[in-house]
Amino acid sequence: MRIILSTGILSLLVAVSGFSDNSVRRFKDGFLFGAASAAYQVEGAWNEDGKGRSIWDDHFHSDPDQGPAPGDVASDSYHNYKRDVEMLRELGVDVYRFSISWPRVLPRGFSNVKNEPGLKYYDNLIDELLKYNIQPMVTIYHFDLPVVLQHLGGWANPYSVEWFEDYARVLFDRYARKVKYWITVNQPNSVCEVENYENHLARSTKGVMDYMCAKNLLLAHARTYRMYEKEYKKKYGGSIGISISVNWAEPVTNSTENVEAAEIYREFKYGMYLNPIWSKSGDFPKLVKDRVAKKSKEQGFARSRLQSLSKDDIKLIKGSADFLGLNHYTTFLTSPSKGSHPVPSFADDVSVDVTTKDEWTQSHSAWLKSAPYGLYKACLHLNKHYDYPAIFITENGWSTDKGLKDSSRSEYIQQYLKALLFAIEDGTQALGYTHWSLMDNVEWMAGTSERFGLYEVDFDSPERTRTARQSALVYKRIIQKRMVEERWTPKNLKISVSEVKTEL
Ligand code: PNW
Repeated sequence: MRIILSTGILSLLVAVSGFSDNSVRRFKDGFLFGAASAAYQVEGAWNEDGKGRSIWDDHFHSDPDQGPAPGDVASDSYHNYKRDVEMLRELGVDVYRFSISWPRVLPRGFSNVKNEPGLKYYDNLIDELLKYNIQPMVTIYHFDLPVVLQHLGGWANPYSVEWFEDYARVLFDRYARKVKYWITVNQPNSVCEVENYENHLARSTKGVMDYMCAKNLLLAHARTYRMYEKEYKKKYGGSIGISISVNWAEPVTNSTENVEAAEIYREFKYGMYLNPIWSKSGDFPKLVKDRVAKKSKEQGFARSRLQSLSKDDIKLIKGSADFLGLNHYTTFLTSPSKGSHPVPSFADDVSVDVTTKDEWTQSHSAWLKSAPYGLYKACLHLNKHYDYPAIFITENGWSTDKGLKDSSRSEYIQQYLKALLFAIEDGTQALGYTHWSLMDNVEWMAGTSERFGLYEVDFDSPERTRTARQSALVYKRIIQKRMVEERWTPKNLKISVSEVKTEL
């Protein structure tokens, strides 16, 4: 098949047939399987052992009548980390992606005050993982800024670059010997778009703060990358990347405006971060720079709301990643906006509406439907525009209601991993895949109503008991066989630990 058909024809065949070609495709030895989580979403212990407050603690505690916040206890991984590692052993994974809570290790935000019990918690977790030959993959920042830094303007303050660098240094000094996979920032667009997560960025200036944040995050990422490269990489031999949300976007019909809308959407949502790091010329995408400059002028601003990157910035950022952490969940269909948006705002700058197809399976989250071909297309888009970057799928996942019989999640995993195998066959350099999420957790504004876990968490039990869902067994089987058997379902829900892997 591969020999006879050119890549283009194969892709077309794949796109129309919905991957119905029957040849067996396998994940190569060395491709890493894992699961993912993030500190605020699972840890709990929000005010224990000297932890400071994050913007999420503050957000959910802003109203004194509101009662406890979803993240106060969450899945209580702070006390259950041994069970978490046991679950990873049950799945038979190679890697666990988790994040470190900045206020847990630096309660005052700055690195002058370190919280030893917080640092010790991550030592314990890392050591427990390594004991069973599971590689830790650490996300340095996954949305939970220390509140004291938010009071200084958070990511809009240019000094945030230094705050982050100093925080990262504390982590490298402590853990770089043991941790070989690092991710600086999770989904910069989620952090920076002021519309996201409502109050997350504390009612900041729409259409202005978004771009200040984007620039500072990119610089924080790049400075940290360079620091790691210079001071830790040779000594410890690890790698470091950044996780970017790349959902596929394509025109709802092939009209010129809809095609243009797809490009605008992609460039604003992820080109903003991909282009400076992975393109040959570096810098923000031209489309984004031109569009924001034009709108800013029309709106009476003295200069573009998107601050430019200097030649030195561009140089610093270009090439500042060993791999591209790809967070991919779904596909959106684009057309120019019909309604109006606040002016100025990021949404107004983009001015694109998105829809989905009725026939795509709906998850338990309004924004999330299954369209696996989108992962294939997103991978090919990255190959074409950024010259075949090394990719690590750091998130891909599905939400359900409570319950252990989650055939929709099993199907989602099977279909998306199949799409990934096709992308690999067409040239994508994929290093690994960490499923979102190991267990049910706090889905930000949605609390615990949207369940993303391979393991169910009983949020009514004080122990936060974890139980394997059907999809955990399906995923375990894929990892064991290194291939996707679409019709395979487990006979029962019994799961026991796999043998300790001796080499990775
Ligand atoms: C990610 N979208 O966010 C985050 O990294 C996780 O913390 C989160 O729990 C997970 O995905 C599930 O939501 C996303 O609209 C938020 O396409 C929104 C989208 C994608 C990912």
